[in-house]
Amino acid sequence: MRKISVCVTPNLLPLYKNDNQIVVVVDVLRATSSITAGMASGIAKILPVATVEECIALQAAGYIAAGERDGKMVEGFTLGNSPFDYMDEKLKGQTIAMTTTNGTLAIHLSEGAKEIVIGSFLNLSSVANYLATQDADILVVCAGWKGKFNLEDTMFAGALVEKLQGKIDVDCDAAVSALYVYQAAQVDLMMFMEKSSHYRRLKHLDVIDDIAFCLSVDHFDCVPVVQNGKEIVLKEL
Ligand code: 3SL
Repeated sequence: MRKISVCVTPNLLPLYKNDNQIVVVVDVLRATSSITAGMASGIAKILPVATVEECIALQAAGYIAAGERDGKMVEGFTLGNSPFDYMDEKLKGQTIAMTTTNGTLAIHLSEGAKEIVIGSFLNLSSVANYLATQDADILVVCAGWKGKFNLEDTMFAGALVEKLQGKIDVDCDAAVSALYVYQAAQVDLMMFMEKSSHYRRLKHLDVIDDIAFCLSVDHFDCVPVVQNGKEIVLKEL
């Protein structure tokens, strides 16, 4: 039977990496939520890069630059990392270069997987339904915070495990733990989120609306994937 595992921080990735599994990268606050919102709203492609320098080089080559450091838009970029920035009519059909502290780094570190899927609460069921039809093992890679565990990505990992259990073997203690975290959180995701360190960080930036939106389960029906190891596009289903 296929297996689902959870890597709670990219720093543990070397223990889980293999090129036969589908990786689901999640950064609920806020990178993969923003990517999902943007792709569902008509952005053609997102080029996720690990560093600000790479993003600046792409900006110089003509791409729209997006992303954050310390939660704030990088100086000189066009977009920050609020999902609402990415749901702009003017971005329809455009290609965006994006860098964030943890999310795009986790995508980059997942290179070499059979496929990389972008997950968030916004597209939870779409991702689960897609994974259910595939034949590879699954690894959920939580972007975490600068190499550390975080609550929100683990909550998402648990929600995905719950959707897939019965169809896929839960053969990993981190996946079992994530499921318990989600079951404790699901009655009121926002109340649970308020206990997280990233909630406290973002609260000072006055982006509580972003957090509430990022917790909207199944707001979109789409599966963004990394194509050719470098660009995020919508999977044709
Ligand atoms: O770390 C990341 O990738 C970001 O999503 C962090 S923030 O929510 O924009 O601060």
